[in-house]
Amino acid sequence: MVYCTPMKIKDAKYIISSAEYTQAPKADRPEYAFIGRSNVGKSSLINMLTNKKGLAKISSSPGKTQLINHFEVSSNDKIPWYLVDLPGYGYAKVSQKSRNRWEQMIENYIRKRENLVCLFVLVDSRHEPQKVDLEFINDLGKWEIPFAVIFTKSDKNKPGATLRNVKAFIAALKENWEETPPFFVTSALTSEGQQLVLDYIGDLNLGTRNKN
Ligand SMILES: Nc1nc2c(ncn2[C@@H]2O[C@H](COP(=O)(O)OP(=O)(O)O)[C@@H](O)[C@H]2O)c(=O)[nH]1
Ligand SMILES: [Mg+2]
Repeated sequence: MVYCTPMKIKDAKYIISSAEYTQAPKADRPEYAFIGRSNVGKSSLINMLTNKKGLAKISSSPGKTQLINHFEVSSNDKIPWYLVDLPGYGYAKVSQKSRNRWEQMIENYIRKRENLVCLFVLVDSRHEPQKVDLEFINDLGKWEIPFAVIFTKSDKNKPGATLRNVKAFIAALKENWEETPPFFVTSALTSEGQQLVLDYIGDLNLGTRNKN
């Protein structure tokens, strides 16, 4: 299925923050969630994708919010969808108790939210493969969750470094995965990757419509 018209976001608005997936809005439209380490650039990416600077809060104290944040998006394909900002992982100063709570809440959301079409896992393009990201993605495999990888902050790299880190990450994934997952390189500063990610969502939206 190829989505021919470039996806354009018409509007995006905050709906609700939930402590559990059971409190989330009715699962009546395709949903795309964003996750990754604290500070990876999740909120910035959400704002870049939707062209709304203040939509997701760019936090100065990472690891604080432990909520599932729903945003309603309308786009030119006339299929409304939800965009979800999930709390980050891998923040060192978080207690074991709150880490366990995070794991339970995220696992429940990821495995039980029936309209979740794709989980975007954000990875900082400035770093070599990190264990915490690889382990998280391996869990997704066990749970059979469709996902794609988004490498963030490409503007911060010297030429060549992004490609080197992306290649190393994909190579590390290949130790456990037969196929390379879909992946994107993005920058919230230059908007690199914006249209590619949106068109990917557009394609998936179309797939959900044709299924019904
Ligand atoms: N240069 C640059 N800085 C970024 C980019 N994305 C995020 N940042 C910065 O990285 C920090 C963390 O970003 P934030 O979106 O709050 O990360 P989150 O914790 O994953 O939601 C902030 O200071 C952002 O301004 C990017 O693409 N380029
Ligand atoms: Mg954030």
